[in-house]
Amino acid sequence: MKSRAAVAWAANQPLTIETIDIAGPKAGEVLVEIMATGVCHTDAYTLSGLDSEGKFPAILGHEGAGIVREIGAGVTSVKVGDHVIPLYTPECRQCKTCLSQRSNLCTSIRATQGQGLMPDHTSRFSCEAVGARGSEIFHYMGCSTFSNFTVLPEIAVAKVRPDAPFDKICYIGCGVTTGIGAVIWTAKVRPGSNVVVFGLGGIGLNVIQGARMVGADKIIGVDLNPSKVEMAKKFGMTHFVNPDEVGRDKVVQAIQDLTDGGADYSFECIGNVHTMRQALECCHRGWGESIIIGVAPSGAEIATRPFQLVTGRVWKGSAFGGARGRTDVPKIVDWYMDGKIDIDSLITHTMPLDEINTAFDLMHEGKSIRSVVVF
Ligand code: NAD
Ligand code: DAO
Ligand code: ZN
Repeated sequence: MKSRAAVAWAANQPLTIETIDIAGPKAGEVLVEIMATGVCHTDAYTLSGLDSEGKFPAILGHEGAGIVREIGAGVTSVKVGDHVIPLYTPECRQCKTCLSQRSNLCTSIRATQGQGLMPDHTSRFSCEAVGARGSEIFHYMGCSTFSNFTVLPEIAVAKVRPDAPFDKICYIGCGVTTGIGAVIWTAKVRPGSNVVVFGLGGIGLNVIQGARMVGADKIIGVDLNPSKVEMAKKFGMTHFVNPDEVGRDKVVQAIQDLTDGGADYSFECIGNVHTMRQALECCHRGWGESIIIGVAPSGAEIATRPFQLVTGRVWKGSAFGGARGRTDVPKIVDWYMDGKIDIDSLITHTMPLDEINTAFDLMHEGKSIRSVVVF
């Protein structure tokens, strides 16, 4: 069948809108009509050419929501017409990791997903119309939500309630779950804790609303951009530290002063190794835990004095908020529909597929929190 899609032909080139060919779902796979997709920093990172797993040409996009239109042989967990959110972190419920219940990093299709291919080592996407450029197009993060139709393994879709609006819940496919999940599932923040959030972008704001949801006491935001303060307060931030005001080398001290010795939990939502160090070192001696969410540039390394860990601080990371996609994503959709979390305020721009490059421009200019493309 045919589908309209935004194709990334090469690094650092604008996406172009093409009519592509899609092979139907094979055994264990589903064809999904994507109704809406967010545009995230990770898409921009891959498009920049810096992502070591990035392959071109590819159909990017990993933050979508849509409807199952066809199922392959043997598919049992979803049916035609079900509303779903694609999962770049699948949940097979059979691999060692899934069975361990200790991590959400399902390994069942990891190798082929990282190569831009489906589990049978082939792509479902091609584009004969531009034969001179070659016909095969790679998948991306197992999702490729910048296509109106995409094919996913059954284990990589979360079935969600049918009354939830696609143009909002698509954000649960990455940013919302990453932020809120890091609080609930990775850190397991206790009520009454003091929480520090480095970076008040689309991820940090979701950490803040997660911290408010679980009953944190102080929620301290750290950002160089004071225009982020208003939205962060709306989401639950109680205190703000601007490194340019307190001095970039005094951020740790400023946080220790605000928290009677250090944070119970900190979250790095920037992707900068210097702020990762500050996030660890602002934690309370003996028990403070720092969670790295931000993705640092390829090859970057973190540093601290080991004594920081000897004296009880804990350094952890979180991918997709530690969420087990098929189990946890439907719960987050319910929280949104029940008014427990706010997504609408974070979606600052909505546009048709033809204008997808504008979403990247707005992100680079720091003018959007999240842009959503509606098909
Ligand atoms: P964003 O650009 O919207 O937000 C980053 C914020 O950090 C901005 O407000 C910016 O002003 C601020 N900032 C930048 N440098 C700073 C500094 N030195 N000190 C203080 N503030 C600074 O980004 P986002 O969409 O919120 O994503 C944040 C990070 O999370 C990215 O690295 C992204 O790749 C990563 N991410 C991780 C996961 C995961 O599963 N771990 C999932 C999605 C995104
Ligand atoms: O299982 O080894 C693995 C990789 C899992 C991928 C998790 C990605 C999380 C961070 C990337 C940003 C997502 C938008
Ligand atoms: Zn698994």
